[in-house]
Amino acid sequence: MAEFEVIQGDITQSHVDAIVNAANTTLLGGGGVDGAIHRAAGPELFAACVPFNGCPTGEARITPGFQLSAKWIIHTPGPVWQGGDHHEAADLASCYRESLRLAVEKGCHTVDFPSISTGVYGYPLNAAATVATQTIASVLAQSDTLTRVRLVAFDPKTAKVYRDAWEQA
Ligand code: AR6
Repeated sequence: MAEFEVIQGDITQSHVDAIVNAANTTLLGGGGVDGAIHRAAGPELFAACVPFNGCPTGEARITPGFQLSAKWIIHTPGPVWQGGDHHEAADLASCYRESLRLAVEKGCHTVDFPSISTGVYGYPLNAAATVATQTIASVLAQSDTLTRVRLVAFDPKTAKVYRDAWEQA
């Protein structure tokens, strides 16, 4: 089975086949990791996202990586936390599943994720990590194409929570 790893760092620096962007439903950029990815990839990324006309929560769209080392960028709008009874967990699982499905469709072997929805969108970190690691584990168990999926945490606390969640996944 493909390996899963948690690292701490800046996902814009990843040398992988695809990085995932925690986008919003406009797909036209924003703050947080989305802003960092758009700045690092350059203005061609914005131009490539315009024709999508947005993307529903839990779905994903793919563009080239442009000025990034990553070959592809997969853009997925995570759920905004609204207390937990607005299908947030199903939507978050769908972000990870759909992103990996697109990655495999493009023949990607290595994929890096940020911690989707746990910044501006307010998803509680422990709960998000449980959903993310369980979903990634179930996809990896069925994939021959993927060789390594990583969660790139921006801070040590996030890294620890995802490492602990993976132990339980
Ligand atoms: N590399 C890795 N992780 C990062 C980086 C980076 N360069 N920068 C931030 N993070 P957020 P969300 C972490 O708010 O909650 C945007 O405006 C960050 O510390 O970026 O899904 C979009 O346009 C946190 O752990 O995404 C949407 O409107 C994690 O990435 C909205 O924010 C996610 O935080 C999406 O909110």
